[in-house]
This record gives sequence, C-alpha cells and structure tokens, in this order.
Amino acid sequence: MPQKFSTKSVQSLSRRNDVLTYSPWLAPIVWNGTYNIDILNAQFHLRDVRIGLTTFAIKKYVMFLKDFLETAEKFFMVGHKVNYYVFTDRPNDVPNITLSEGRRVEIINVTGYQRWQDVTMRRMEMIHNQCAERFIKEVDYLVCVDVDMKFLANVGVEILGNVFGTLHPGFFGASRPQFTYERRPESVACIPVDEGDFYYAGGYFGGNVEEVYKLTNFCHNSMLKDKEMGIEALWHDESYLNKYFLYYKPKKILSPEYVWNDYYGSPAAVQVKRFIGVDKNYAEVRFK
Ligand code: 2GW
Ligand code: MN
Repeated sequence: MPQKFSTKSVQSLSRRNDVLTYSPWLAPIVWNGTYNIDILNAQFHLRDVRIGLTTFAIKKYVMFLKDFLETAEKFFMVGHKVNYYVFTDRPNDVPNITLSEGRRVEIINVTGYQRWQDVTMRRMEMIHNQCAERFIKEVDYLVCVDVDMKFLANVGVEILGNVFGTLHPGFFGASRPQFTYERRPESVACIPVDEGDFYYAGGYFGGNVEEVYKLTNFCHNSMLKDKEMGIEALWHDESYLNKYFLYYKPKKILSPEYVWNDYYGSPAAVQVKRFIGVDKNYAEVRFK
C-alpha cells in the first residue's frame, strides 16, 4: 500500500499569477511553486521509474562532463534510478564520478562529425538509434540535454511526461514574430509568421522512449530532406524540434528554469535557476 503522500493539502498549493502555467492545449507549464514534489515523488516511486539522461561530449566538450555529472548527482532526479548515457568519441576522457546507488554512467561510443553543425544535428539520429537499440529496454523516460551545462537546484520527476519541451530562456517573454524559427519555405523546418506557439530550446527535451523515438526520427529525417535540397535550418536541430512541436504539441512544457543562461540576466519570473549554461571559452572548445 502507498505510504502517506503529503502533509500539505492540495488546496494549500501556491499559484503563480505572474506567468502562463497552462498552454492553450492544456499542457502544464512547469514553474517553481506550481507542483507538490512529495506527491509526484511518491507516484513515481510506486512505479519504480527509471530515467535516462542523454548528453553528448564530442571532441573538446568532454571537458564539461565533470561538472555536469557531479552536479547531476546532487540535483537530478535524486532518489530515483538514473542512467547517464554519455555519447562520446573520447571514452577515455570520461571522468570517473562517485555515483549514488541505483545510478550509473553508460558510455556510448560514437564518431565525431567534422562540421560542428553536424555534431549538434546528428544527435537526433544517434538518440533515435539508441531508443530502439537499448533505451527501450533500460529506461522509461529520457531527458536529452546539452553538456555545456550544470545543475544548480533540483530537477525532479515534475518534468516527466509523455513528451515535453522547454521554453528557450531568450524567448519566453517574446511574441510570435520574434521567434527565431526557420522561415524559408524551402526548408522542412519552416514555420510561417502566422504560426507557432512557443520557442523551444534545442538543448532540453524528452519524454517516454516511444515518444522520443518519434520526435528524433522526425527531426533527423527532416534534416536529411533539407540536406538533399542543399539547405540547413537556421538553428540546426533546434529548428527541426520547433517544427515537430508545432504539429505534435508537447504534453508538458518546462519553464526556462530548466535551461537557463545568465546571459539573459535574472528576471523575477525565474525564481529558481535549476540547470544553467556554463561559460564557454569559444576559442578553446570550439573548432572550425
Ligand atoms: C558545437 C558548436 C560548435 C563547436 C562545437 C560544438 C560541439 C557540440 C562539440 O564540439 N562537441 C559536442 O559534444 N557538442 C554537443 O552539442 C554538446 O553536447 C553541446 O552541448 C551540444 C550543442 O552545442 P553547443 O552547446 O556548443 O551549442 P549551443 O549552446 O549554442 O546550443 C544550442 O543550439 C544548438 C544548435 O545550434 C542546439 O540546438 C543546442 O541543443 C542548443 O542548446
Ligand atoms: Mn549548449
């Protein structure tokens, strides 16, 4: 039998009046103060849920892994079963981190593409392939993120759902014409000026394995179709992801707390910065 769920009554939950907390298709937008983590944790523990966190550390980006993994141990899905899936071309440079019980690091060997645009875009293909290969057998949910990031506060099961996207920190207060969607009609990623709901971040999406399989398949195939026509979407994988979410709307939407960058300052709406971009020395880590 389940234990006592929560001492707080549902009626005592605080509300947020300063931000949008539901999309027009009734997907909750997850902001601090809109959920009770004790209720959610109890529900997910009952199902003994397993969560996969995928990230890519190709070439010099292995340097981000230490902070990424160490802070994930402190803040990501604490108390739950977690597999870290590190896709890398430098398996020997993956740092050895002390992990809590029920958590492990799985290294997936991949080759690094030459063009950086391919490094970021081909993530869709590689995640897609691994969904069928192993994720479906090993985890219930996937969370797919950039590696040049670290956790500063808890990121828990409140983010999990069928399929979810995250509001890009640069555009959560912006309106439709300002979104940096791909606008050229020749591209599969094109979103006309009179369409689009939110601008989602390329560096944070997920859902159950079947849904991530479909999402990554769409993004990868769209990229290939564009490539055949000699076109590449403005923001690479992010543009294809935004196109996918236009037609297959996410069932849950994460606030930019989950993919913040201090480049955008500290607006009042963002009460907690949970996962934040690490300063990159571009000359040092980037190539071409
Ligand atoms: C990427 C750009 C230029 C040079 C190198 C790389 C690179 C990226 C790399 O050498 N090795 C590597 O592992 N990556 C992976 O791709 C890594 O996981 C990294 O976090 C991710 C995205 O690249 P990043 O973080 O340098 O680009 P951002 O922070 O500007 O990413 C946003 O825009 C991208 C599309 O251009 C993606 O949509 C990404 O998800 C967004 O956050
Ligand atoms: Mn990044």
